[in-house]
Amino acid sequence: MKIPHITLFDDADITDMDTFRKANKQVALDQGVKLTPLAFIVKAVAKALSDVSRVNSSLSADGESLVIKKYINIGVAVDTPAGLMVPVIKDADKKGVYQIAKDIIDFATRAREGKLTGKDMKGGTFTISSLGGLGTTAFTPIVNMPEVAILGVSKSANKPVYIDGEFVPRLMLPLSLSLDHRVIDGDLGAKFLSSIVANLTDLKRLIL
Ligand code: CAO
Repeated sequence: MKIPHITLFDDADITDMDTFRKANKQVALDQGVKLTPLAFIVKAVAKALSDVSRVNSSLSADGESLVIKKYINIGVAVDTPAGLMVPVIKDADKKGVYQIAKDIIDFATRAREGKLTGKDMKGGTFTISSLGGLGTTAFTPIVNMPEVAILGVSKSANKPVYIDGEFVPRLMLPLSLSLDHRVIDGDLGAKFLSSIVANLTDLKRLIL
């Protein structure tokens, strides 16, 4: 089955998020949690999926019926010696950032040891593929059908941003959103991506 893809790009200003993450890194480590940007990204995406629910859906193989899901299960692509695997963080919208970080570490460890079960990889409604730890400026992820969208995350970098009449250094995170264009047009895709960017830029939005 061929999916007509489009990919949208944007950068999120994660300066405040990263200051918060670093301030809590040791506290998290003391509880056995490695707090990487990805856990915050999963949380920000879960909120955006609940706000723009058409993206949280699956399209039947014949392209005739669309099911909008009531639950939010986010798959995270993990690189393993046996190839790419996509374990699924169930009910990501109901979990806190620590629990999400724990799930990611557990899945990544078991994926690399070849210990993931079929159940771990079932039921996803959206996928995130992060190359941020490896370092790319942008890439175009491929939609994990029957899902209708996927988010690609590249490596954050300090960039000059023009604010109130001067350039200031801000930590910018490059994001790319690929869409099944039969279900999501550019307009809705841009709304969804802007929502993720806004959630990451101002984490307070996540408690609303
Ligand atoms: N920008 C800058 N730094 C980042 C980052 C980002 N977007 N994302 C992670 N990092 C940092 C982390 O903070 C960590 O730094 P420290 O060790 O100093 O704390 C380091 O990069 C490594 O992170 P990680 O990879 O161990 O952890 P993660 O939570 O970011 O990712 C996992 C976990 C499992 C998703 C990742 O290890 C992985 O397998 N990625 C590959 C996914 C892939 O191959 N996708 C397919 C692409 S298309 O085929």
